[in-house]
Amino acid sequence: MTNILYDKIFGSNLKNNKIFLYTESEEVSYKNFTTLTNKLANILVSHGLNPGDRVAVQVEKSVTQLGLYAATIKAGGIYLPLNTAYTPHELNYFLSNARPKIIICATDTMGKLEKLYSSKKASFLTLNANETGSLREKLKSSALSFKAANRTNEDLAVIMYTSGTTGKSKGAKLTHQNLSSNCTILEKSWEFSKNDVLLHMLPTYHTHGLLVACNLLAMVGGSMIFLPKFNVEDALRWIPKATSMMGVPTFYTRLLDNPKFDKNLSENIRLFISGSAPLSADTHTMFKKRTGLSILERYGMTETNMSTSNPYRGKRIAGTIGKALPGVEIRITDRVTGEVLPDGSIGVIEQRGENVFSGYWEMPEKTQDAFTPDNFFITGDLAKRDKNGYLTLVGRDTDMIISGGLNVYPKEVENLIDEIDEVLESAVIGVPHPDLGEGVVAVVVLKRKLLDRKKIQKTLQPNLAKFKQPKFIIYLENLPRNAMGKVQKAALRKQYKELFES
Ligand code: MCA
Repeated sequence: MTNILYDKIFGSNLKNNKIFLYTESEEVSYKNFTTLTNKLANILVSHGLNPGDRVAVQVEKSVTQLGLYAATIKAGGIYLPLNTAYTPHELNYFLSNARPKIIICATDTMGKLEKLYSSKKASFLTLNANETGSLREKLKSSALSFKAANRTNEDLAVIMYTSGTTGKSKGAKLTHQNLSSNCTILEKSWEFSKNDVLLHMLPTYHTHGLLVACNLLAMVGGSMIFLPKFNVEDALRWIPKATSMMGVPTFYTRLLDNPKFDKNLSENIRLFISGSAPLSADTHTMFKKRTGLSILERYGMTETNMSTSNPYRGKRIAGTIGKALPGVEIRITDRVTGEVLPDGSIGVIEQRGENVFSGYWEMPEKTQDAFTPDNFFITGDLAKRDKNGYLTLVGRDTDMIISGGLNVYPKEVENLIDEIDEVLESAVIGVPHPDLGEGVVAVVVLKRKLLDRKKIQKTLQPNLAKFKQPKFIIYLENLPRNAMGKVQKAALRKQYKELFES
């Protein structure tokens, strides 16, 4: 019996007494993590989990939460992580679409969800930020051993939701092969080994924090300093004990803003990695000046895991996302004709390889639209490639916003604003933000005066995760349009590009 992903990621260190996770309050060895995984897997199975069933998890980052990921994979389930910022309204959509067998969330969320989401087929378990809840209770009496379910390359391991241009999120189906093959490539490319101690301050409900960081460190038998979230003071305290860190650009700009962050502090670090949003060449240069270290920028997507990277050995070029990783075929194509373009031309990044997902969950048309006939995934990111193979991102084919490493699709926000009686129309854009890279701004045209000046904010709050809510609302008489009547978001972005500068 084999379980491709579990065997690969956790299989070789099962009985190891080495510390896998350091938290502020405990040290967890590989051996103890395996026992936790087994107990959790027994609980999942006792709640009816069969191979192929989804386990939806919206809980704060913790050792138990990471154990739930490992347990779901080991039991043959499909792990479905959900951002803790999602409101019950947003959760209702994900759950109705994915129809999980088991839902694990905070007690408070369960109360709200039970009113919205009615599925007699799903079992609820609770896990709160303070480690209370029914799941923790059940752990006390759960059996210590568990036999891994058989899973092959093509079986799904994870469904990760990604926002869509129409405002409806799509579940990217990631197979055992997608995730295990990408992990092997990253181990070699970034030279991770059991000697690594990764400072882990990313959320664990996205590709970056879960499928890149955790998979990689567990696979090589390294350790992680596993902290609930990023903040500069904690980072300064823990960086001297780490050999590596992964972060979004906001982590690095916030560190640079603190004078205590310097070369001495980071002398044990062999590798700082940045991804999820473009790292500015300025940040790269300032970081090198301060620490002597060159941040390694890489590029990936929920649908593809990691696709390109600057080299571990060799030149890391500021402002580029490096070259295609081994096994990943990348081509640049014309956004209208689909024709393959020569190096130096700007076009859409298309990619093919074992890293590329197997389609969107129960959305065959959207899956078909996302691939070319010869099976390249059309990313929607615009880039150009130089003669040495280095790619530079130059924009996006869609008007997606990346705020602090999180994707926001304007349509989802616009749809909610446009439903307000007094609103005629809206355009949601991303403009430069010194901390978050891009900040969400709503430009709104009213039909009539808003009696409650905060009505838009109040409408969005219960329906939309905080990070998607506009940080600024601008009221205009009308939206700029081109001759075809299309709203000119580029003109709006230009007009308000200095909004967050002061
Ligand atoms: C928090 N807020 C945000 C964001 N995060 N607003 C916009 N964008 C955000 N990303 C809200 C908070 O709710 C709060 O609202 C206010 O903004 C300020 O919060 P603050 O404490 O400054 O934020 P924070 O908690 O420090 O979080 C910022 C962060 C965090 C550290 C940048 O968002 C983060 O860890 N981002 C990483 C996301 C990530 O892992 N992305 C990978 C996905 P208020 O004050 O009003 O309550 S993409 C991926 O996986 C791809 C495949 C890849 O290639 O990696």
